[in-house]
Amino acid sequence: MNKWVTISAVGALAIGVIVTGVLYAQENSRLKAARSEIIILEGNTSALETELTAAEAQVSALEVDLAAAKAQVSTLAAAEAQVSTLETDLAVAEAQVLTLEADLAAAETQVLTLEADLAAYLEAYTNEVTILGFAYYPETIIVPAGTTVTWTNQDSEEHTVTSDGHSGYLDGDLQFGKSFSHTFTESGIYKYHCHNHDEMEGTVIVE
Ligand SMILES: [Cu+2]
Repeated sequence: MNKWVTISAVGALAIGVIVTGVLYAQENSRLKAARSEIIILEGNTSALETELTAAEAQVSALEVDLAAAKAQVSTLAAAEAQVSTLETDLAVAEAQVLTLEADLAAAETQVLTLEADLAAYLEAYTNEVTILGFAYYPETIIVPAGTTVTWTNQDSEEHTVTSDGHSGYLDGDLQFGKSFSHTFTESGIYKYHCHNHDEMEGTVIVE
């Protein structure tokens, strides 16, 4: 009896030890595998943290670039507004230049007309008439009453100073180099011509 009990107990104990050993070995193997996984996962985590840091740095750099680009856009918009304003100013100035050029041209034309009038007026204010090239110079003269007017023939041709209509007040036959004078005492317009050449005409205005 005791012998069988002892054998049974030892057997059971041996089985227990074997089972326990097997279980321990299995558990130990699982722990080793889990530790390996943890080490791998820790390595992955570290790599991901490094990538995350790099990505955050990139985001930060891109935000700086974006701010700079926005500032550039703002500056560009201001510059475009200035360009628009300057273009408007330029158009106004160009229109002013055109107006001023037209005004200047008109004024220059007026000056030329006035200069011509003045020259004709000054030329007319003389008491000396030259006969040259089948014409009286000046063709029209203006003198105050009481002025003696003298005609001098510079043509080789013979000319006359003959009054139109009012007979008698002018009558001079002039050969080359000769002069004829007449004193106008009363105001009026005195027209005359050359008796030899119908196209030669002159006027004395007595004021
Ligand atoms: Cu004549």
